Amino acid sequence: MYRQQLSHWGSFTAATTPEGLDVVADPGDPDPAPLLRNVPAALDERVRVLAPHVRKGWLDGRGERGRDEYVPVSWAEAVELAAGELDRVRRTCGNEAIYGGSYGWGSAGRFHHAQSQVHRFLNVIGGYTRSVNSYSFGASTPLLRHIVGSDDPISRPTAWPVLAEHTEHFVCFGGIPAKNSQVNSGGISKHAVAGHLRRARERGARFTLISPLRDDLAPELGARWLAPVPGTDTALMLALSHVLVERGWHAEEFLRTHCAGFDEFWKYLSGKADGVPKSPQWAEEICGIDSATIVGLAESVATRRTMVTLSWSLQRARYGEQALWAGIALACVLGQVGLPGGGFGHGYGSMAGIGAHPLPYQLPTLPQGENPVREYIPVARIADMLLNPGQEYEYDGERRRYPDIRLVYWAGGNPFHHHQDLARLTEAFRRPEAVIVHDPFWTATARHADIVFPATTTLERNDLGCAREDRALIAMHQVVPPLGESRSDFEIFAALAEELGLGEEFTEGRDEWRWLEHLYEQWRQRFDPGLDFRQFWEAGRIELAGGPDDQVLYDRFRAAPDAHPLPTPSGRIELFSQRIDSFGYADCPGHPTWLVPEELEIPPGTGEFPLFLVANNPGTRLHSQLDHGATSAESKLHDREPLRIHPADAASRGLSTGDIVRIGSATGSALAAVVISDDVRPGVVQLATGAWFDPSAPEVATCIHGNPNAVTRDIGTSRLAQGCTGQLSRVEVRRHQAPLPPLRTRTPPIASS
Ligand SMILES: Nc1nc2c(c(=O)[nH]1)N[C@H]1C(S)=C(S)[C@@H](COP(=O)(O)OP(=O)(O)OC[C@H]3O[C@@H](n4cnc5c(=O)[nH]c(N)nc54)[C@H](O)[C@@H]3O)O[C@H]1N2
Ligand SMILES: Nc1nc2c(c(=O)[nH]1)N[C@H]1C(S)=C(S)[C@@H](COP(=O)(O)OP(=O)(O)OC[C@H]3O[C@@H](n4cnc5c(=O)[nH]c(N)nc54)[C@H](O)[C@@H]3O)O[C@H]1N2
Ligand SMILES: [Mo]
Repeated sequence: MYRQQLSHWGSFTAATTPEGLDVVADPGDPDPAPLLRNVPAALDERVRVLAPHVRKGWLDGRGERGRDEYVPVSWAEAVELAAGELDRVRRTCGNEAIYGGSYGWGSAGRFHHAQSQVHRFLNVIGGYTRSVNSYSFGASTPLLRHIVGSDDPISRPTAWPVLAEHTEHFVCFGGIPAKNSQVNSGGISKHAVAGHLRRARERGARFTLISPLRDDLAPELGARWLAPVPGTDTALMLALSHVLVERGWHAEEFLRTHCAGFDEFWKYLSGKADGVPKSPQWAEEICGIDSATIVGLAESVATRRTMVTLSWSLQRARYGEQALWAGIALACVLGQVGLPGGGFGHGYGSMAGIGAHPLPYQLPTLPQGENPVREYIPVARIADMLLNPGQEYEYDGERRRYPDIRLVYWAGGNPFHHHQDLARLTEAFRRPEAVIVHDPFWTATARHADIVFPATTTLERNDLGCAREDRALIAMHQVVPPLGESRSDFEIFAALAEELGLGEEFTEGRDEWRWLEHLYEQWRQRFDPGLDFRQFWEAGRIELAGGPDDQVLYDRFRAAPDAHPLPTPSGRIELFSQRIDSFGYADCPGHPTWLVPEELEIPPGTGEFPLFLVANNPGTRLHSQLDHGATSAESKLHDREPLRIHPADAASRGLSTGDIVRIGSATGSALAAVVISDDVRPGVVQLATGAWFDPSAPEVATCIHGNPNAVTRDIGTSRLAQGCTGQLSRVEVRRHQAPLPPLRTRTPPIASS
């Protein structure tokens, strides 16, 4: 029987057949994601953790995390060991010595959401050091708080139907890549972005793609492709603003009534402040786009209803705050903020749900309780924290100290996928006294744990699924029994809580089924869909009424800036922020500023590492999830992740498609397989994130599979946000001549005896 399910990349039904799991896309989805073909791999026992395991050397103090083997243990033994460690650490060092940031996407599902479960559990046992912000838009969150007062440009930008109807020119910094709008955090039942873009195009909208990759916008949109040097968008944006003001094409009135600090900003733009006008000629030298093109683009945007779209990738790099701020400043200089189809948005296409109107009511939600521990870190500072307990660092105007972490707990994330400089993270993970991980799979993170609990996947449990940007509440029906001895995160935490004498506090006496019924019925009291739990469960889904689809970012603010001020110190959009300026950060001054990132200190095309590596999010999977699935596996050559390179750069290195190369940077190295393509800018190579980290042959490369975080640098965006900078690095690529070491990622690290 086919059963209803939901993933971050779409709703589907699934059934077991003699050929394996059959997955059928939701017939109501206009544009189902190719990622669905990865789903059957969730049940591949060869890569699943099938029983609780303990690292062999952990008990006798031998062996090292990341190099050790694992022995299966009984559930009773694993629970006793893990509960013992948690209790020992909280008694001897306090709960702040437990790091439970546990960043990661886990799976869709409101109840079994791994982050909610781990935080609820750690709160019940007395709290934990948490993390703030995200890898997705780590620089944006603190910056937006200062300059517009909220994350509205991400969470409620102008709705897609408005853009489809009104926008005349889409200027897409970082593109609106179709690959990324497959995915939405929490799930998606209707993929609509491609349709909206098509409608805009049919109406005659023009598109400018500003990106190192041609395929960051669908070919059917007929975009003009400009490919600046990676990491130089800020210079291009400043020059566009400069032209607009110089020629008198700027919105003087809007800048005066709706913005704060334009005068200060103009002093910098015009060169009055530093003697350097941020002119098109100036920008041409930096970003490689000729000045006539810049002037032409300025003229086009000045005469059309223009939407400046700013992808999240722009800020996932050194000084990433500046690209977002300069992009917002550009939209303000144009003065169309608050008009239908004009202004700016942050993250269109970065996820399917950005630009969909969020549901105006709460979803069924597992209560996480209260965390009595106040300690936190900006999420991407994990390795710094583990390596430097007690060390001072700066963040968003504060001088803080890294806590002394003794136990790391992770459920639903894969730091050995998502963090930068994985060799350094390996060192960092050797510092704590205990590392406990739940995952369905033998990921690199599981292989750096002391205790590994086998978690189920969504296919093996019942849940309620829904995202705030979607319109369906989905009954996620269990498709198969749990594999091996695996249990849901809830059951694992329930056992640990029981062992610690807190079972009742954690479960409140409910099992999975009673929790689902409870969460649904609680939700139904506020929003009545007309079905009780049993009826909903049988129906399989409820279509939800959403808010209006005509939302325009800042329309009320535009209409009456004094009556609807923004929650900033000035009540306006801050082109100069007194607050940020007062921090005195050279790496994030008081207005959008061109700062030369370390990647550009040596001119591109020269030096030991002449190429730019773009390490973007993968089109063939979600992060590292189901890397062994069909869509992901088919993109690989000789089992290695594809590295795209321009024909000229391949020719000068004597490379052909299918060659294995070693990518080297100042940080580390990775093997990958060459794919020659003129969809990448000359001087740029592209390697998506998510190939499972394989450090098993360090004499050959830091990772022999193609995880770009073997070569990226572990440094924050700036002292303001301390965000992730994984998107860009400087590298060199050379043919790997020696024999190709076999991948170990598909072989669980289980001791043979
Ligand atoms: N260089 C570079 N690095 C990057 C980025 C980049 O652009 N460049 N992008 C960054 C971004 S934006 C992000 S969001 C991060 C993503 O980083 P992560 O979110 O950490 O990546 P995932 O692979 O989704 O990890 C989720 C893990 O949860 C496990 N899992 C799934 N369901 C369950 C469950 O129910 N229970 C348990 N216990 N486990 C489960 C999966 O098997 C997987 O191991 O990566 C970041 N890293
Ligand atoms: N299929 C799939 N979809 C996903 C994800 C996934 O793992 N798989 N992850 C999801 C998550 S967690 C997130 S946060 C979002 C990420 O959303 P984004 O951050 O927007 O996505 P990326 O793919 O990392 O980057 C988008 C594009 O930016 C371009 N780019 C890189 N550097 C520069 C630059 O300096 N200037 C300009 N102009 N462009 C540049 C790259 O060509 C890249 O393809 O995607 C989400 N969607
Ligand atoms: Mo993300």
